[in-house]
Amino acid sequence: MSDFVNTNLEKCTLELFNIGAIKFGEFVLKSGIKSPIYFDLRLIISFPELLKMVADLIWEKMKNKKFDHICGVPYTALPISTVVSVQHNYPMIIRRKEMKSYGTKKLIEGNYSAGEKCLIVEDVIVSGSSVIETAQVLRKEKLCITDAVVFLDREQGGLKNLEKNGINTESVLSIYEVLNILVKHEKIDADTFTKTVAYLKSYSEVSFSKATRALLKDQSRINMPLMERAKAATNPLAQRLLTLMDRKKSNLCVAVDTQSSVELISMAEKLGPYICLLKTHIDIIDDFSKETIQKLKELSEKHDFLLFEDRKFADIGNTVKMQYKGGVHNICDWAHLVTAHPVAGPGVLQGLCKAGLRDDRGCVIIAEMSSSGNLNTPAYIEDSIKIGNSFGGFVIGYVCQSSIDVDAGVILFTPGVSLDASSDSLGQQYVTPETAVNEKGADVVIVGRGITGSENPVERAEQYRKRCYDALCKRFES
Ligand code: 5BU
Repeated sequence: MSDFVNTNLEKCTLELFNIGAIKFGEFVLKSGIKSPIYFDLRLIISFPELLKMVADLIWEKMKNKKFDHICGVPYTALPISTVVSVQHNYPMIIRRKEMKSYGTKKLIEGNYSAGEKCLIVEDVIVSGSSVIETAQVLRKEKLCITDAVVFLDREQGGLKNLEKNGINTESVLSIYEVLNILVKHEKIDADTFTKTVAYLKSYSEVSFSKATRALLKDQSRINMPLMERAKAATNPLAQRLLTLMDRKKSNLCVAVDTQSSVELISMAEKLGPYICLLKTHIDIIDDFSKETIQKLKELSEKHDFLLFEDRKFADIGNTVKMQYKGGVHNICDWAHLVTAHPVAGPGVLQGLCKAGLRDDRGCVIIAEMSSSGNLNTPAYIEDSIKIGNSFGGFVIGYVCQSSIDVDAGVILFTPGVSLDASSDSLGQQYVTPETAVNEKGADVVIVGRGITGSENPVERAEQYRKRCYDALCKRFES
């Protein structure tokens, strides 16, 4: 901590207490929970020196971060961010709490462009609801929100809640530091201190308000841009795939279902530039050799796509482990991703995890097949997600046909997509890229014969890539 921060934290806390911005008694917070301590930083606008001190301390936390704009959460943080903006020459934007009923009807005031980074400033954080509400409005405008700085953290779960939603939040002061300073200077007695600490311990994990949770469900995975989802992802391979999709502007996975190695390699070479994933069924290859794999690996690096073996593991853990690592195909050695049916229970995942202990190996759980008459009931899908959640370090997402409820860092894959047909003669059912992405909530679209069976696979791949990615981008705007 710099000398500036060290000396001013104590001074600032005492000043806030003296002007009545830190109060002890019985209060009800915005979330409805009771509290024996309350911070009312609205008061500081009447004390310009104190306002400047708060702004300076906030600036110390912000100054090493990269951002294009500052946005204070209305209303208390508005004057604080204005002071920071003026002193350090960073443009500000304002999020309106109420939409204007006349004129532009804008929700955000100020000059900004899509893709720019905005840092959020807040005075006090409890659950983080107010920060996320502001972040979601800004995200809707395609601003990138990855950081927030708050003056006071009440240590009631807010930082963790925001982190889960892709916002890394730092605070100037913790409520415990405030209490210690006040006791040290005999502003509060030991009894008040103990009671307040006991309260904080029993309310240390306040979740987002009901209204905020409803807002997030509606917006998080579906409407969050890929890079923000990459940040929200806890799984390193999910982060890598989401980043790759953003970099290549492709959410297209091509399924190359051929029995010839030469054909497989030739498709990988031709289609590589358009795809984020190449999906294989390695056991259908007639002339399989180690060279096939070597070439696939080289092309995956050359064209920046990941290898996805659709093996559909489904046995007991011990067998799956050997099927994954070993045998002639030795899948674990080369496939970044594999599919698994969770029908046999968590053992499948345990077996895979045991063999694939690397950051660049992961699994996609098949929650719901695309074929007609499949046995995937809603209860089965729900249970699949439960198993997937408990293996979050290894499971990066799900194959499904509907927008199932998963965190923003989890990826949904949808096969059964074609522009040419509505079904095949063996049970496959098709929809268009737009239906897959917008109605079924797909992040990655899997297309096989629609591309590989066409006269000009390259032209067709670019057509699918564009339609799938455009549909995905449209979701960020809605
Ligand atoms: P198509 O040619 O686009 O029908 O190929 C679809 C691919 O996706 C094919 O490799 C299937 O094995 C794979 N697939 C599928 O079609 N449906 C599913 O539910 C799952 C995988 Br899981």
